[in-house]
Amino acid sequence: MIMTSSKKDIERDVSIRPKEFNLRGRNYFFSGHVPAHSRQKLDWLDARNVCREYCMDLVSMETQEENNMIFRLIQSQNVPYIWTSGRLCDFKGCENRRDLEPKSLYGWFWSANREKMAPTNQLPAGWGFNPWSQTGHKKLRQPDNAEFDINGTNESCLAVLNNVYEDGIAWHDVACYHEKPFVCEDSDELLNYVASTNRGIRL
Ligand SMILES: [Ca+2]
Repeated sequence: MIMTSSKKDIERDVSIRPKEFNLRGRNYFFSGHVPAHSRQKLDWLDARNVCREYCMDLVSMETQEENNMIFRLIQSQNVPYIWTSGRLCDFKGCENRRDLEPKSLYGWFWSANREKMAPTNQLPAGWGFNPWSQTGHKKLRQPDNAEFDINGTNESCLAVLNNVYEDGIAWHDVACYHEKPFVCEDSDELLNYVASTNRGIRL
């Protein structure tokens, strides 16, 4: 789409991307607060693609500060759950990566920037708590890949759930086909690409 649009189209599309709130220079929006998406619940990949049309991506919470911001949004707006860009590296290209084993501990990354997450059973560096829930469908700490036991589908995507298991707001591995609202965050990669190919563009 970007390749065939005129510069004016790109300028309009990208500069009017929803900017609901921001942190350290990056813009974010919650789909439920944007008229064009307010009723949308999408599977993980479709949600990601909506974000990318705005030169954004699903949100990645690399820091506790950023995570707190997302948790506050979920709490204050009573959001039941959202998709993030978190993904388990269990697809083609992830085989033969001994550094990712066992996957449930070492296999998670932020797909927006391909940054690896801390091992799921450890405090992420600089954090005061582990954001993964201590419980879930099987009453086990997350990630638990619980749906695999039910219908053979892996729980390969990271959702933040709001007290679904009486566990407060916490991270859960969830099967990617489930349809949820989502939070988008500016993508440095996509914005830099647009900037580098459209001199003088205002983003
Ligand atoms: Ca789970």
